[in-house]
Amino acid sequence: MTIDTKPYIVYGLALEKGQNINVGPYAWKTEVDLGTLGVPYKLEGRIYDDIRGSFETETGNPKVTVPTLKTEDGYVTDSWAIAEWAEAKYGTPERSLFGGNEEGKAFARFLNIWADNDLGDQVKILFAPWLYQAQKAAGDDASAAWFLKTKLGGSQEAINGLIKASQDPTWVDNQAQVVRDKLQTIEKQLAANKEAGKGKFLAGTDYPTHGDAAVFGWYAASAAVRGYDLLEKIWNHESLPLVSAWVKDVADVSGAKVAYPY
Ligand SMILES: N[C@@H](CCC(=O)N[C@@H](CS)C(=O)NCC(=O)O)C(=O)O
Repeated sequence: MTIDTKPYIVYGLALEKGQNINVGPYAWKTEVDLGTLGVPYKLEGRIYDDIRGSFETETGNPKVTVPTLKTEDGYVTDSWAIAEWAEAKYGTPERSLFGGNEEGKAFARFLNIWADNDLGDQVKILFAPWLYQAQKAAGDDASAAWFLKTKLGGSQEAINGLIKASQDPTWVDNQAQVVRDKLQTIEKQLAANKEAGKGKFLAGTDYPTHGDAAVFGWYAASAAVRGYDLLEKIWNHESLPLVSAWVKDVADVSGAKVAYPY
């Protein structure tokens, strides 16, 4: 089921200028949402330094972030706002990003908050030292500095500490265990749905809703990380069998292709 429209442009986070990839969690949420609704899209990457420069001018929004979606109604910024826009335009009772009702929307909102705070805050500890160093390695000190400012309060000491810690495999394993403990919540939700004979996605539907997209974003961002394998250590770990099957199901049904050309 693909909607017959010109592909929309989704702007995501790139590591280098001109690279049409997304390494951050948030634009993946949008990719899953659009894919689930059968809305065609094309990804365009923007580096941090351009988001706070030419992209502000391009969108006319001094507070623009990615994801941003270019639509016939103008630019829509923020993964939640994009989900609401896509649901209003393309959602149906059979495929609704919010499960077709207010209760479903409340569940998606809760999962979105849980994913970005409870889960994401712990994933970020493993993600941040990699991203910062990748931006530096690309010669993009300005993006690295802006990332540090927005996500780690600008503390050079904090990022230096994380970089040093992340070189110790025991520290990485311990932090991966913290993330896996968080994901037991998702494992239990999937087990409860299975037990009740419901669909294989988090809201018990047979297609991903925005709650699935919100958690999946952190899986996809984990897959971008190099230096240690967070898919093996977290998402495909033997202690999370239902989670590892679920990430594959989200990718299959939404068509999200989590692969990074580096
Ligand atoms: N709540 C936002 C978060 C988006 C976000 O933080 N995006 C980052 C990249 S991963 C960004 O554009 N940062 C640029 C900035 O804050 O200046 C969403 O869900 O879309």
